[in-house]
Amino acid sequence: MKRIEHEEMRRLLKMYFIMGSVNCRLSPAETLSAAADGGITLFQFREKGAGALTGSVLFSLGQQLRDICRAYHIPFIVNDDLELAVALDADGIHAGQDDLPAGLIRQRLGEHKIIGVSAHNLTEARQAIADGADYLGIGPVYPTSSKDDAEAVQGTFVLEELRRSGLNIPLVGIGGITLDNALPVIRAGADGISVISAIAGAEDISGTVREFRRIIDRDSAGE
Ligand code: 3NM
Repeated sequence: MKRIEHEEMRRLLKMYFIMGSVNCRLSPAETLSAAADGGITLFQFREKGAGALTGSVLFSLGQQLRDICRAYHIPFIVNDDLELAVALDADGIHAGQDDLPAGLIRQRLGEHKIIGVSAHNLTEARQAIADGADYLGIGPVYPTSSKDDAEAVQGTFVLEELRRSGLNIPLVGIGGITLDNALPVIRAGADGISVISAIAGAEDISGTVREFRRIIDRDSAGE
C-alpha cells in the first residue's frame, strides 16, 4: 500500500477530534460515539495529563476507541506512543517535536500509515516534510488549557506564513479552537481544525460537531 494522498488527507483533517479519558465529561466511548455521530473525520487517542491511564487499562481503552472508529470508518491515530500504535494496529501516529522523528516512525510503520507532526514555525515544518510527514499540526492558535507544555500562542500567523512560503502539505490548526473562532483558522490556510475541549466538554457533543462541520464545509464551498 502507498502513502496517503494530499487530497484525501485534507478531507480527513476537516474535523479532527482529539481526546483521552482525562478530557471527557461522559465516558470516552460515549464521547467518541457522539462525536462520530456528529461527523468527525479523524480521531486521535491522546491519553495525557494528570490521571492519564497506563498499562493494560490504557490498552483496553485504546482497543475500545479504535473499534468505535472502525465501525464509523474514521481513521484512528495514536498520539506519540509508537509501541501503542503498533499494538493497536492504529491507522497512524501523531508526533510532537520532542518525540521520534517522522523518518524513523515511517521506517517502523511503513508507507501506508498516516504520520502527523506538530510544527511551530517554518523550519520545523520543512524538516517534518523532509522526514515524510503526511500532515502538520500547527498551534497553539489560541490559548488552551488542554496542554500543559503548549508553546506561545501564535494566532493564525504561522498558518499564513507556511502557505505564503508555498508549502502545500495538509495543515490542521490546533489550540483553543471553538465554534466562535474556527473560521479564521480555515481562512488562514488550514485544511481543518483539531479540537479537544470544545467537543469533549460540550453539553451537546454531536450538535457541536455538526455546527463545526457546517462552518468548515460552508467555507470550503466558498459561501
Ligand atoms: N497540541 P483544546 S495545543 C494537543 O499547540 C494540543 O501543538 C497543541 O486542546 C499544540 O482544543 C493542544 O482543548 C491542546 O485547546 C488542544
